[in-house]
Amino acid sequence: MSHVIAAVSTGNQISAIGILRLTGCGCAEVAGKVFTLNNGKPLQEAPDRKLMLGQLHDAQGRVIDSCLGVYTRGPRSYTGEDTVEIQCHGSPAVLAAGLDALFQAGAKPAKRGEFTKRAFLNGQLALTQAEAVIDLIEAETADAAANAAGQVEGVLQKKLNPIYNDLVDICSHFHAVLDYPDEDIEDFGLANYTAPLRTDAKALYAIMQTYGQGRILKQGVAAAIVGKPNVGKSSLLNALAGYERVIVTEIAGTTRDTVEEPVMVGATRLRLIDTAGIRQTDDQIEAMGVERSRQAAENADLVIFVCDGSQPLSEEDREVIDACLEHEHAIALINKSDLGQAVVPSDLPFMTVIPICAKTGEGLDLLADTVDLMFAGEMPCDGSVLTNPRQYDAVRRAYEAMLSALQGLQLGLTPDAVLTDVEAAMDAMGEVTGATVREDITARIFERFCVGK
Ligand SMILES: Nc1nc2c(ncn2[C@@H]2O[C@H](COP(=O)(O)OP(=O)(O)O)[C@@H](O)[C@H]2O)c(=O)[nH]1
Ligand SMILES: [Mg+2]
Repeated sequence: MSHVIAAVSTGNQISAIGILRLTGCGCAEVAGKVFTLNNGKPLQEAPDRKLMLGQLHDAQGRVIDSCLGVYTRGPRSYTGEDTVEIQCHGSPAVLAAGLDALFQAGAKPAKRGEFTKRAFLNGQLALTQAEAVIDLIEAETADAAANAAGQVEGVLQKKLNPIYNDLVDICSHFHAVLDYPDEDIEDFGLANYTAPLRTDAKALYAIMQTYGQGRILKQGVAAAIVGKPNVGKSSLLNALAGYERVIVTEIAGTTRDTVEEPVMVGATRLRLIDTAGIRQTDDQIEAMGVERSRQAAENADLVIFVCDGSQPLSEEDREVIDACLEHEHAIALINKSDLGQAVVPSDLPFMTVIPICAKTGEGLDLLADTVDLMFAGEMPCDGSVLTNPRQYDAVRRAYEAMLSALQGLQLGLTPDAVLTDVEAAMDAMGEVTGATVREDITARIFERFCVGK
């Protein structure tokens, strides 16, 4: 039996309505001490899931607000436990007074994410679904929200469940064979392990493949602006951001750290990363910046190479170009088009080369079109895309363990050797869904939520 917790579930801002929420065994009795129904009946006798008019008052009986309250009996509630929600007028003062009255009536303050944590612990939500709740709340685009909503509904979970169940089946069979070698256990040949493992590994691989898209969906396209110092990288970031985000000077090496700025370029959300110029340097601080920019380019979804079109390409430019060419998505920009043309597009070995002027904004619309062609649209946003790094990491470990198990089967290793891998895969899958996840990890997940969710 879990104790009654209460919180304000709406933001701390003036709004039309604000909601006080309680959950736990006996929450209607607790709420009923300070919220009395206009029909004179006790709150715990209110019909299930029906909005009832009543008055919220403090311990001294002073009226705080006229409100609507709804009593939802578990397990058919968000948390799986009895739940009461009281809709007040959305004044932070009213809500604070109401919450205080509920505490005096016996409710305990809810911790961050405690409502959703209870939903998870009570089996209302798998961990993937609970994690999607916070993604839904924090979604910055309609697509990201749509995918998170699908995940809350369990679209991803439905793909993961059969894989987990297969692994449990295989493990239990292995155990039966190993623990009771003399018993007449139905013959379970090699193919009976190999076939489902292969199918499941394939399905898992397909899910892993969606993570690249998923990361972009959630965080935007990580776009590193690279080039030697003074070509106009920071000016480009400022032009795209629409304000002076980064200091621009004519002194080479001004940007010494990496700067990140979310911007919409066309219909695509970019996380623009301005790097210190890539070049050989003796200056220690700048050298750190240079290393950081190499890494930023390596980890980016898109590399935007910038050169100064008013000067011929130098050896430094060519070194940066070499680093960019290995990248799947790279765009070259010839900047300072207002100063004359010492560089033409055919000088640069990129699929896309666009002359721009960061100073006037000329050419940036063409850049936006190109970025849209590369990244916008085409992404399923139905909840089937893996967006969570924790889940991705566990899925990857499960996949690797399954491959290892398959290899073991092929090499004819002993069942217990193969079993170790299958169990590792099962544990990793259990971490994704929450079936076998460690308490400290769940605690960390729910700490990311706000109080009242
Ligand atoms: N004429 C002209 N100057 C530019 C343009 N873009 C940047 N600059 C100048 O080039 C210098 C270096 O710019 P900055 O953005 O700091 O380059 P970064 O070192 O690559 O970040 C500054 O003096 C800018 O004003 C441009 O399109 N045209
Ligand atoms: Mg700069």
